[in-house]
Amino acid sequence: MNIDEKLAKVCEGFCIDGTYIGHELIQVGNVNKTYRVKVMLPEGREKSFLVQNLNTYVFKHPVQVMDNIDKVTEHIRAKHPGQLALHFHHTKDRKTYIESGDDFWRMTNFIPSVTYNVVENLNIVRNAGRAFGSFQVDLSDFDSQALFETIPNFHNTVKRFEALEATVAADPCGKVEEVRGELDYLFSVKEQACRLTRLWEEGKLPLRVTHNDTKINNVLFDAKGDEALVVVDLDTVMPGLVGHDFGDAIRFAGNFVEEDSPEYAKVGVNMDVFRAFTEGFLEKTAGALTQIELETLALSSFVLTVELAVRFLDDYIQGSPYFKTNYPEHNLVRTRNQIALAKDMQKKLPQMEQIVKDCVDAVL
Ligand code: GN1
Ligand code: MG
Repeated sequence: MNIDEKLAKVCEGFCIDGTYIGHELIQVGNVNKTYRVKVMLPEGREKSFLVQNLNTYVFKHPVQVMDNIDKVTEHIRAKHPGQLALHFHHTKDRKTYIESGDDFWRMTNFIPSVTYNVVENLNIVRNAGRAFGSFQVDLSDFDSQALFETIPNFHNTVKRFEALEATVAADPCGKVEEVRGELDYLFSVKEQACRLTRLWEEGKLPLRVTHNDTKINNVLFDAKGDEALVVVDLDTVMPGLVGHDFGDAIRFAGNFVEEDSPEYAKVGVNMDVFRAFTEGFLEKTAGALTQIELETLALSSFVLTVELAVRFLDDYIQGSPYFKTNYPEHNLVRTRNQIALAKDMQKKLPQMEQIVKDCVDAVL
């Protein structure tokens, strides 16, 4: 079946009143495939929906992913009735997904909006900080036991390093020699990068319910203003540390260039973006965070950057089975980009810590 035939069948499977007329591939995201699908309604009007094919190599238990999303969106909806949200459509047998062979499909409303990868407008950045901060605050009373751990140890940096070590030992594609320099750097910063995980193991950092994939392109923005409409991509909502959400957001939005840019000389933390995101995030969360969470917030940007470098490199050495790639060295380029960013963060850490303190003082 070609993709049009597959999408037409998906549209038939969900309870929507239209017939499939076409699609557009949305080039956002490194694991799932996302389509904007157009249907013709009975009254002769076109309507769009968002259809996603969940990556079942990455999400081994996709039904559990959908279960988590249902619970979390319900919890947030109850707090903000009327607020714009993603709505997952149901099939005739009341499921939020269709399984067909290796494909796992889901369908939501299409929200007209824009997303950003690199953004210099500081109002937008601050609003992204507020959106992810509010998301976390909204879930602060959610029972984390109710959630499946859809990808175990997702942000366990210690385990990510162990996995990389095992991949290096196996060297399934004979790529290890080529990446010695990258490996040497990553293992040289292992202890500092594993600090959050260690503090959590020692019981010094609390587990919360976190988003775990806080790239700024997971916030939908109003096309005309700078307003954040909704936080999307709830696939990895799981128990986690506040620094996972803060650090991942800075790693992505704070970089002068996109995470897969090969222009390594341009890579670095834009401190204006760092400040704006921190202001927005802490405006919502500062009152709820512990002293040690606040003290390790700036460090979490470095931690998440190194962790992503470790994951990209691990995938590259294995022949890139996990992340979508457009060319064979794509994951190596991502690794080098993230290493350049981590090095810049090491230099700027004292400044970043000062900004966190200033923002906390402004709120508390
Ligand atoms: C993946 O697919 P996307 O872009 O939402 C990955 C994140 C990484 C990110 C790097 C489930 O997210 O953890 O930070 O790529 N998601 C999963 O761009 O592994
Ligand atoms: Mg994601």
